[in-house]
Amino acid sequence: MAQPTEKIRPSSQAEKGPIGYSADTIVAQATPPGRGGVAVLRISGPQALPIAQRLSKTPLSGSQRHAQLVEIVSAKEEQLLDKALITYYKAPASFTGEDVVEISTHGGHVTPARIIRTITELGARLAGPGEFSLRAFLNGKMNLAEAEALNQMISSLSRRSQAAATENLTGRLTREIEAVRDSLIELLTIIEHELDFSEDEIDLTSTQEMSRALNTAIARLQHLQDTAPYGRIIRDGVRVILAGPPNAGKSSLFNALIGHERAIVTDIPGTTRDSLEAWIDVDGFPVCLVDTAGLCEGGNTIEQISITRSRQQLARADIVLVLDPDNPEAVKLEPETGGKTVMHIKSKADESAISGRKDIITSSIMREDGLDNLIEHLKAALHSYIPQHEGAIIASERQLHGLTAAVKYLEGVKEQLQAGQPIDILSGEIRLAVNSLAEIIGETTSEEVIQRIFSEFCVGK
Ligand SMILES: Nc1nc2c(ncn2[C@@H]2O[C@H](COP(=O)(O)OP(=O)(O)O)[C@@H](O)[C@H]2O)c(=O)[nH]1
Ligand SMILES: [Mg+2]
Repeated sequence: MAQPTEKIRPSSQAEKGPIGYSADTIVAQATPPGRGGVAVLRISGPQALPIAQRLSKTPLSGSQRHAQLVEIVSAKEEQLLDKALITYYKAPASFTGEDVVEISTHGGHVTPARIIRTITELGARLAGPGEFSLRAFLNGKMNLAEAEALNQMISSLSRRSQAAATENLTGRLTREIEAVRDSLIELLTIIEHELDFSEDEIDLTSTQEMSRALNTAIARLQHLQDTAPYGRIIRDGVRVILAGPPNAGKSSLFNALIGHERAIVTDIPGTTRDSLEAWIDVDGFPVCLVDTAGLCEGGNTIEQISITRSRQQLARADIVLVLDPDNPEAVKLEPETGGKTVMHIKSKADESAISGRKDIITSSIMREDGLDNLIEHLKAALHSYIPQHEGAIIASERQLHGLTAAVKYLEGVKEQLQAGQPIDILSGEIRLAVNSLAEIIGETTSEEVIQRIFSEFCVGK
């Protein structure tokens, strides 16, 4: 029976560990708030099971990974709050590596919130952003690159970004980094062996062997560095801007591409004032599609502001779709679009055709014609704009920074080896490279960086 008693263990008495880590028990809703069939609440920490026992009107079996249907009651008056499933994961075989209890309650705004309040009354405290993942990291359940992959997976806006995150979550990037790191450690062993035999001099065979090993390590790291632009694009998306004169049909095309009537469409020139943004998935890439106000000369104050905004959008564009019912190639866009991918689209093809021009993309929203062809062209533009990569992908600026540092140290070692520098100097630089690689997976990362990474996670993850 649940006992309406005082807190099991006040969190103020919790032991404080490294980087804000405390051995207290935390709780949060793991599913998004709001109306829904089921909400999952997660409790992690030493008091997870005793708290769950207090919540349940009947005794829990205590068996692991076994869902038990129970009546959940409030701490004070044992008021019935819900009928829910309780699953216990015993440390260390849980997401966080601690004792974890997951409660699947009914969804909505009230039921999960009332149960969470009861759980805090019983001694748990509300978890901060990313706190479950931070505990998983601190308990060695995943490394930093995997934690970043997890966050990327949750925030993915397209198939390719989800796929890359999944690869890294299963340790693809970690294995690459560790393989290079191990080869460098092997190199250090060779150097130490050399030091045993001679004070300073490295014999020719060893020099050659070391240069070969260094070249291989540098090449592998550079291959990873090359994936960074792709990683950035699938994370941040591609900005595709719709531009052209007023009434060209930009907002109509915007609505057709996003699949619903988001932008206002009228035959009055200057209907669109603010730029509108919507995310779409084009061939697995996250595309931020932007509808802008028409570009024209003069106009009143509001129109001038609108045009300034359109020009600012053009400056931020990756790809520009220029629409015009007459001659899209004649639309003046410079200088904002200099060097960008520009696609010209003859709109309102139902009204008139450009005679003798097969190479121009045409579209008619009225006849629902040409949209597939336009998307094919957009896919082709995306593919030529984005360098393609598979496998391990560099997923953050932090990871790229670690790689760049490692490559820089190893290039230095190569030069010093060729210049015949003493070997103890070489080993120092190799150790720095090893450290830079270890930072990527979180082995030597500073507390501040770790805190920052996890604070970007959502609450409940
Ligand atoms: N005939 C025809 N009219 C269109 C087409 N696309 C848009 N329009 C019309 O052109 C006018 C301006 O469209 P809108 O999308 O607001 O253009 P915007 O000012 O460039 O955003 C509206 O009356 C639309 O119904 C099309 O493909 N064919
Ligand atoms: Mg418009």
